Amino acid sequence: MALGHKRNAGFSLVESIVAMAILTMVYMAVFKIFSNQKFAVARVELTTKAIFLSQELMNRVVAKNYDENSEPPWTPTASLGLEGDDVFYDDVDDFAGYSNSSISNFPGFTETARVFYVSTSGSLDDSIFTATDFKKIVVTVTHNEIPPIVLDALISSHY
Ligand SMILES: [Ca+2]
Ligand SMILES: [Ca+2]
Repeated sequence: MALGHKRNAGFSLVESIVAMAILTMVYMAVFKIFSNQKFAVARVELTTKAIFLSQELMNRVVAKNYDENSEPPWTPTASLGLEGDDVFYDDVDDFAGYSNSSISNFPGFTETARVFYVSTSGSLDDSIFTATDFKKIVVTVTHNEIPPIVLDALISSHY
């Protein structure tokens, strides 16, 4: 059995350069995958926080009374919002126009709320001017890095 004649035991310079170039490309591809994953994880975390904030705000709003008045006539549309003598938010429409961009422990997030009357004889998405027994609450939480999270709820004056 003849021994093979090895002409070239190691890598040539050209082979080394090619190998290094390939390794560099592989390294860059792997790095890109990991950094994309890092961003994806960050976005999931931000979205989770935004969902939490939107649910938390919605819970706070729906826990309030239907209106400042305990019986009809309800607050006219033009007067929806906090009443002048309100110390706390005590009815759902006090949150009409609510906006908070400095939520403690949640930097970068903004939560807003809209509250308006809707009619069961029309679209439940459209604001109507006349006071009715139904108020729609729309809560939105935004952050620069993710799409906004929007929650809505319909509440009735009758429980
Ligand atoms: Ca009030
Ligand atoms: Ca009010």
